[in-house]
Amino acid sequence: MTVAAKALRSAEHVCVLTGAGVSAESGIPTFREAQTGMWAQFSPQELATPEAFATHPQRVWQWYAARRAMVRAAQPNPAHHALVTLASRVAHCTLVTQNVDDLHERAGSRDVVRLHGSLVHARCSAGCAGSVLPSDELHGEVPPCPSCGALLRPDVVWFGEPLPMTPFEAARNAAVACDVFLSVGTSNIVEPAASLPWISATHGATVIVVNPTMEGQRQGPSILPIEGPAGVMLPRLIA
Ligand code: BJW
Repeated sequence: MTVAAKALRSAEHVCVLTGAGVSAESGIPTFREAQTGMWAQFSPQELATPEAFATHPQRVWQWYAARRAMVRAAQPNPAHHALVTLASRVAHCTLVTQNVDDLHERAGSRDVVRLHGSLVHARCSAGCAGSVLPSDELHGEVPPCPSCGALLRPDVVWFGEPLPMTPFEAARNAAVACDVFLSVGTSNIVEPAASLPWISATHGATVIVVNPTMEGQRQGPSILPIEGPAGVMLPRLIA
């Protein structure tokens, strides 16, 4: 903990990558945890792929509407707040998230780099430019795109879809440029986000991994594991 805290204090540029675990203490389930993860209850193939939406748009739309309601009722936790404090203390901090909730922004983080889109927005499934809408205004059946009439879809990145280029390039550049990479609450399984810490390590950064379990996380001389929940460990690390 002391070594990691010192590394953060003396860093010029910190790149933070968050995953579902950072919102777990706000009551939002993760994906892959054995008992509580969403994929223990739901099939990713049937809900989080373009094929699923093409086959059962209503089912997919409703699953996202239910998750959106859960996010709306949730509040940022001490981990989200600690990351706001971190950004105010280092010269340059890039916050990259795989999460589709808006808890970082609601805690006060600015310029969040979103790799997997946003649950609180919808966009045209036929790709109409500029048709990103706040989903709170859309109730019931899958609504049509106001521009072309095709179905709207959640503005998230499903399996098999490319990540949005501008955010991914921003994340990659930050991973290359930073001197400390802080990975929080991610299983580091889903590519290409999972490669970011290792890109950073290859470019000489210290990588700090905050997670209640280090099972499945990479290890190495430049990796500092901080074992514990983000809502407890981040405020201590950034005190
Ligand atoms: C706590 C905690 C607490 C608990 N405190 N921590 C090999 C190479 C490259 C790609 C692939 C490959 N093999 C397969 C692929 C493709 C695929 C992929 O990576 N699949 C893997 C399953 C292997 N990747 C893709 O398809 C991506 N696209 C792509 O590769 O495009 C290529 C392409 C190019 C050109 C044209 C076409 C295509 C897209 C990936 C999109 C991921 N989408 C999802 C759903 C988003 C929408 C939604 O929310 O419904 O994103 S899947 C899901 O996983 C979600 C998450 O953002 C993502 C990552 O999950 P995360 O955040 O790590 O959560 P968990 O649950 O896995 O882990 C939680 C962690 O928290 C655990 O470690 C806990 O211990 C911890 N924790 N409590 C701190 N209190």
